Formats: sequence, C-alpha cells, structure tokens
Amino acid sequence: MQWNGLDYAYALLKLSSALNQSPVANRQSPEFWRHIAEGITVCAIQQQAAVNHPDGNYPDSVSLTYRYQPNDKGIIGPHGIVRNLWLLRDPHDDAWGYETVIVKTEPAIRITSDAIVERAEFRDGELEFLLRAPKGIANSQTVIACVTKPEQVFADDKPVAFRYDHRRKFVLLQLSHETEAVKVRVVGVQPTSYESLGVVWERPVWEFNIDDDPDDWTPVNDLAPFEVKGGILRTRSTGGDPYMHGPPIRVDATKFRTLVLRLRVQFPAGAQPIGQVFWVREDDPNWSESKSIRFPLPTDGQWHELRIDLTQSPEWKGTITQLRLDPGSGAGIVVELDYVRLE
Ligand SMILES: [Ca+2]
Repeated sequence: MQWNGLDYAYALLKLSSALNQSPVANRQSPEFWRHIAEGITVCAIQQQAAVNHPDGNYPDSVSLTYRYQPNDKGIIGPHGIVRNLWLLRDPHDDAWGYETVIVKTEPAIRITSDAIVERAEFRDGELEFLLRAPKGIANSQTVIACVTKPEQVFADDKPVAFRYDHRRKFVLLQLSHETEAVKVRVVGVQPTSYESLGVVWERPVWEFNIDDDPDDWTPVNDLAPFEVKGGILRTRSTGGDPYMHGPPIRVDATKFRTLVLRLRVQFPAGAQPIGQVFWVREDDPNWSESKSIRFPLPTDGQWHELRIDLTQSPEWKGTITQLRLDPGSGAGIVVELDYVRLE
C-alpha cells in the first residue's frame, strides 16, 4: 500500500459518489467501488509502521521530529488515509487538502492537524491559520512544530490552553469546533530548530528541571504516572518489576565512573528497597544481569544523594550507550528523582 493506492481509493470514493447521483444505470453499483476503496484504506491503516521501523509507511508525525529528505524511501504521510476516512464517513467531507502545512519561515514551521489547515501565515512573531473540521467533528488535534514557546494561543479570539514540548519545540493544541472554521492565532512565537528523534545526549546529566519534560527518560515497565514538576521526576511502581530507560548516550566508561542519583523513595510493606542500574555498550547492546549493579535504596523517606561506583563491575568498560534504572521491586513504591548523572 502506497500513497498512489490511497489516491486511487480516493478517486473510487468520488466515483461512487458520482454514480450515486447519476441517472444512468451502471454495471457496478456505487457500493461496489466504495467497498474497494474502504478495503484499500483499511489495508493502508494496517500497514502503517511505528516510528523507527525501517520499512513501510511512516505516519507524518515522524517528519515533525526526524530530519529526512523529501525523496527518502518509505516515508508516506497518513493524509491519504485520513481523507479517505473522511469521505467514507460522509461523501461531502472532502479532505483532499489534508496535509502537513509548511510555513515559509527559517527554519520552516510545520503544522499538522486532523483538521484542514488553511491560510497559514507568519508575521512579526505571530502565526495565524484557519482550522477547518469536517461536519460532525467536534474536536481537532494540531501539532505546530519548530516554534519557541508561544506567549498565548487564541482560537476565534478566545485564549485557549496548549501544551509545549521544550525539547522538540512543538505546540500541541486540542480545540473544540463550534463553527466549521476556527481562526487560530499563536502569539509571541518564533521559528526555531528542533532536535531529531533518538537524539544522543551529549552529557550524561538529567536534571528534570523542565515541567512535563522527563529529559527523554521513559517508563518502560510498571511505572505510572511519570511526571516532571518543579524540578522533580515523580513516578510510582504499578507492579513487581518497575524500571525506566534513559535516552541514548555515548559515554567513555573510563571517564565516567560514578552514577549519582538524588532521590526520595517511599516503600510500602513488602516492597524490596534494592535498586539496580543496568547499562548497554556499543560492543554489547543487549540488556543483561551481568551488566548491572545492585545498590541499597534509602528507606527513611528522606532525600539522599547516592553515589554508586560503577567500576566495581568489570563490565563497566568501553562505550556505554544507554542506562536503565530499577527503583526497587514491588508495587506501590513512590520514587522522586531530582537528578541522575554520570561523573
Ligand atoms: Ca531537578
């Protein structure tokens, strides 16, 4: 399934609609063509690949954070799918204009939405565009990428809430649509560059000092919620084996020899206050018990800075490419991290 298949399905939907209005009898019914178009669209949905998958069709959102050339293989926007789904829902909801809109700034601001973006313009620190949603759609979601944090966002001249990702420099906007087209004004904003996906952290230091930004750490197992507020990453174990992954790094094990954590932990009865740090290396990228160190966690419910000597393991060598942190074992452990770093 490629974009041209989706364009073909789109054309079949238009054909189906035209046949519905045609007085001339046809060999195939409108439903026949519609059925084929639906099959192609469903096929495309099922072939969409996840981020980092090397083949198949990437969602457009990749283009927001991942630098690629327009002619790179395998990067196909989902707009073909979305516009077909619109037409399948209602033959009047023609979303041919659905795509990522690039505003001509330096660097370019990119607007992606499940509504149609029209008349996007940037002038004097203000981005303005129209969001047109199809009939019956009450809410839309929009990503405005490559921008600094706006001072305010207005929808039809009313201030609205938005979320901002400091690291990847994009605004997330959820709007309710009372009218067909909503005028969006993003005020006090400038175009800016964003970091690519899978970015390697230059320094192995994570402070958790930006609200809602976990410094690219991810709650891989048994941890929820996973929130950053007021300089602290807070999380809680929801099962027996909680752990989190750090982002990619490239660290010389002979230069960085100590894991430093400032944390506060609360253990429920029955949980084990033994922490564990795992790592992977350039020459050995698989997680294993042999590349880990256990350490006692403080059980007094107070803040402590822990310093863990990583050179006690003979496997701490070469180039370290990622860390994993296990904050004890058991459900209901409340973990607060002020910072994590290698020294
Ligand atoms: Ca902090």
